[in-house]
Amino acid sequence: MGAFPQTIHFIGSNTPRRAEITIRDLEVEGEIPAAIDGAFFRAVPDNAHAPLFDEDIALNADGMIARFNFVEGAVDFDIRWVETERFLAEKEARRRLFGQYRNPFTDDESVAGMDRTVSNTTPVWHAGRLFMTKEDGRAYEINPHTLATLGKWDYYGALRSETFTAHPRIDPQTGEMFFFGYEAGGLCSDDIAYCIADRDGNLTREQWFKQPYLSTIHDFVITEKYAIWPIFPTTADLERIQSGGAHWAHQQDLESWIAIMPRYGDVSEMKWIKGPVGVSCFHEVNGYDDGDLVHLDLCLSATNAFSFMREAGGIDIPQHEIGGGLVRWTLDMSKDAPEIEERPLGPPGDLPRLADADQGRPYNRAWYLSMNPEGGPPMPGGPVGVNFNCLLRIEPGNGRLTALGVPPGAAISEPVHVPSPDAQHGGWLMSVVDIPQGPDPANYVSEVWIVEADEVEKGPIAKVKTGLPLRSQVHGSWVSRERMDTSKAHA
Ligand code: V55
Ligand code: FE
Repeated sequence: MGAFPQTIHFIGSNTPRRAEITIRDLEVEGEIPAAIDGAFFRAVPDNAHAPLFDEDIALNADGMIARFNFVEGAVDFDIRWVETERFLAEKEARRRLFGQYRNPFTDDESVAGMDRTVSNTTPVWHAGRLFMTKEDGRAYEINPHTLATLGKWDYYGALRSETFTAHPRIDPQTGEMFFFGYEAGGLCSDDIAYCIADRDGNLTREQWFKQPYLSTIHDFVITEKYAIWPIFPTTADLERIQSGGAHWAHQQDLESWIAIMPRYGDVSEMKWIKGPVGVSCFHEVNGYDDGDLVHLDLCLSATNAFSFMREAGGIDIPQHEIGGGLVRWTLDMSKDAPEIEERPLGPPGDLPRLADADQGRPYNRAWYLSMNPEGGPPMPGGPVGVNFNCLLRIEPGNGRLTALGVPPGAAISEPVHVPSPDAQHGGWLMSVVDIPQGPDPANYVSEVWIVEADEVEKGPIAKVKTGLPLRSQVHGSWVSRERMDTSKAHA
């Protein structure tokens, strides 16, 4: 097999590891609370083969599904490829056949028309099924016990959308999953599909609407009353893609939008609200209703956080100079033409995490990752090419902020929240921390840190040691034993 390029997409914690692994009984330092019983699933892009193009990016890497399984204080680790149609075709050929990120015109002729999705972004649990998702295609179902790929999921043939977001939202009370797909009608279609699956996992609603321009819509928000799509000006262009260019280019001079409708309503009720020019956001934290007001908390940046999306738009701003912050956008829905009122909530950062029970409800705690400038030079790797080195806990209502630091040069990935059976206790967070082992950025060891969710500043109460350098995660999810036991797939 050929060599990997030495760009930010293939060094540090993006170094291709390519190994399916099973380890029983990882080394544990400290004591894992007995109430932590379940599985921490992680979506890990990795490269089964060297790319066709040197400009290949981490978002284009093959999906792997990893699991830390917590049983009575012991932890087992497994990681497997997601066996997508694309993965299996390349496995058979023993080489890469698919070209650039979201550009089918750069593929080997032998795979023309084949599904290109790599299922590398978020593990999603709903109604007894585990899915791996990527926003450019449908979800793949995974057996949560064996990590075997079971196939593409289309709700028993009912789903029309060709795409499925990596960020569905599950209502904690109704158990419904609200989700969407953009480019729902195929490559560069301006259709968005808005869907609801009930608590039993049946598709109960699918409606399509059009977006104002062809943007990447990575995440959305539900409240008890509304479904909300913030839309930011990073756009696709079919002619550019046909000539072998980038799928996405950020447009610094274009306005953003909010699309908002009653969550059980009809898309004809959609209201469109103009937002600030040139801004970007990949992840919203949460939203909730407050009388006629709707609050929407998001990780906002002044331009796109991905260098390749900025460069394609002719924007020359280095990574460390991108301004932004955690902000609250408030809309007064009693008005005919609501406007966005913005106020700051916290420092810049991304990869927010919420307790599942707070989804779409008034809330006063969230966690996200940020960059501590005193934490030494950041470890290269992760989707944008530079890792975060600190975890923040924020109380949006009063601005109270606490932080968990990591050793100098270490990286921290998105946490999961593990609820506690004790209603007085705020639960735990778990996060993979990569700790450098010398000057070579590919040389580090990965550990799972467990912290008290409401006392992150006290540091880890336990560390689970893999002894290995694991490839960067995108998103993760916690699935309790109780839920694992309701799985429709068997061990
Ligand atoms: C993101 C991640 C993706 C992707 C598009 O975090 C956006 C944002 C891991 O894949 O394809
Ligand atoms: Fe995401």
